[in-house]
Amino acid sequence: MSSFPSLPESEQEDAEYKNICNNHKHLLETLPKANGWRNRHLYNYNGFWLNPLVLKTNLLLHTYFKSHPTDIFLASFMKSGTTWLKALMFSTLNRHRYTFSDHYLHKHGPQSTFPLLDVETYPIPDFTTFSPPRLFATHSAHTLLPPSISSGKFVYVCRDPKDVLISKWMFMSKLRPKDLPPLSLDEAFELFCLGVSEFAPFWEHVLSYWRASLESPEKILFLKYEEVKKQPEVVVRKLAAFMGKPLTAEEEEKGVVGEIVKLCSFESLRNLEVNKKGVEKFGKLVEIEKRDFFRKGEIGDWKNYLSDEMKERIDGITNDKFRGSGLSLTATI
Ligand code: PAP
Repeated sequence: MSSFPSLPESEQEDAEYKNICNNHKHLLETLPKANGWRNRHLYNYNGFWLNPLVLKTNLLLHTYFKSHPTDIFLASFMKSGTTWLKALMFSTLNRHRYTFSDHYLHKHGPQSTFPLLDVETYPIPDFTTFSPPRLFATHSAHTLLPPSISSGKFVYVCRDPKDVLISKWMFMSKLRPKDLPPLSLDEAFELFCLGVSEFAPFWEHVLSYWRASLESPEKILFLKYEEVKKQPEVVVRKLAAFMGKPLTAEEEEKGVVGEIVKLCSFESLRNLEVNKKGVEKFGKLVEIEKRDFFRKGEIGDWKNYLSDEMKERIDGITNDKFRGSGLSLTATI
């Protein structure tokens, strides 16, 4: 049983949509199934574990999403720095539109700046009222996305899987419905290592974007949470150039980069009234407490939870999976 409510019957249905619903039903009956972290079950679809709503949305996106050449997508495995990058990208792109003392982010927070495509439902909004470049977020692997999206421009952010695991376990434990038994850290660890969690396996997810970034570096800017933490100014300059709005000498002189970094810092975002209370709506069916997106915001919090043995096991998997790819995530701390 899913923890998401089903779609209201009143929603308009067309023949294509009915087809997708039938396909979705068939997939849920036939795909490999495993224990979920938030949902009772996840389904393995083309190599990745998805909850039923995300699986359905994926089918919908393939049929209905209309991309635009100026669209910019922010992709990430859950809990890798999405919220932070939303704030950084939005404020970098819109640095001429708002003052840093009275900013859109102060009133609304970062989530709404990027609709999360993975949880949209039928009918998918056409987003045509958004002024270009439109910004969208996704947690789906690159290979799962429809070609109209995967051929677009992406910023991808990844993070040490040990910190991702702890962050995700804490987050999902809060969202887990009360009719499911709590997910212990040992269980979550085992599932994570087996590659079973929402949008996982982690390593294949990261590699899907890493490989695409090697093929088309002009299309995919590949970032690491740890690098953003250590050199946020460098990352802001990279983002500005990648999004087609490089920093000018005048802006550099005025300290605009520092203002962006300050506005988007963990402390500053977490302490905003708008991020302390209320819920954030993703699509029509998913609601999450805003404060749950700001926990510790540190590198290496895993040390407070994982044993040496657990660390060795995850690092071993990471090294094995990434061997020969040119990518390393174990040397970042
Ligand atoms: P999502 O996948 O649900 O969108 P995402 O924003 O990717 O979540 O990740 C949340 C993590 O980023 C949290 O990490 P933690 O659990 O280890 O603390 C959150 O605290 C952290 N985070 C959020 N905003 C910032 C920020 N401005 N700077 C640094 N880390 C941040």
